[in-house]
Amino acid sequence: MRTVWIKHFLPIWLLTLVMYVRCQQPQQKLSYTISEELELGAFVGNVKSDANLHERYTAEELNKVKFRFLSTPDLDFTLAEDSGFIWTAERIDRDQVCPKATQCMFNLDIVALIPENMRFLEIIKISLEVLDLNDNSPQFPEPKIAHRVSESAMPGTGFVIPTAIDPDSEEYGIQGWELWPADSKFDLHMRNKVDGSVELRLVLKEMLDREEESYYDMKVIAYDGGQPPKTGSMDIHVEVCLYISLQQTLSFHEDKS
Ligand SMILES: [Ca+2]
Ligand SMILES: [Ca+2]
Ligand SMILES: [Ca+2]
Repeated sequence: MRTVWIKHFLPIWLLTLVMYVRCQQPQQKLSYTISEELELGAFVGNVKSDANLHERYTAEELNKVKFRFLSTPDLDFTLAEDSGFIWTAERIDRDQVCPKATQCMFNLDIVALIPENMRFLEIIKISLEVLDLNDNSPQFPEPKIAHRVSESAMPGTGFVIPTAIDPDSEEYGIQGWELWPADSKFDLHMRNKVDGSVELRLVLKEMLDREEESYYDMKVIAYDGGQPPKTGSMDIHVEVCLYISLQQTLSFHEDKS
């Protein structure tokens, strides 16, 4: 009979009382901040002491008080029902749960109650911020690309090259790009697109001469906002193609005839 009562009527009773308490009782608000990537079981806070329950309840009441989540949190936490301690129950990857967000916020609602006499004390609302770490380096989709450029190509012509991504927040995301060596016959041009992404182009600074240099090996480097910055790079191999002018083509055909 007791099991049936708990199964069928306790949730309704809890809900009714919680709604009543929400209307009648002041709600305590706490703010916690944790870093991402903490080990499982990392301490988050102690709602019993942080909410200053001792200022509103007797020692006897506090000995009997229990803490429960009002609803399942979006992230996995362990709440000790007697002590009010909260620990992480999963490794939180901010870059995955709040991709590119300026702030990574979660709400936890905890109810303090005394089950023995079915008495609700109050609801403790927690605002939890997960801080970012610079735990990702910029990464290009491929380690190396190859391209062919005609020696007839005019300065200013270029081609789009793949860009790197860094899943950290803006602060620790990609801050700049470099072409190495800087004194090559190419320049790196960057353009911000309307969707917020970046387009990179390798642009010719001067005309190429295949007899002088038949290929160029370069590297494009992306660096992020860490101190020191993390970097990622991609090799670029440019082969200079032979330029055959129309006149050369005609004379070639004349020679053959
Ligand atoms: Ca992460
Ligand atoms: Ca980063
Ligand atoms: Ca991160």
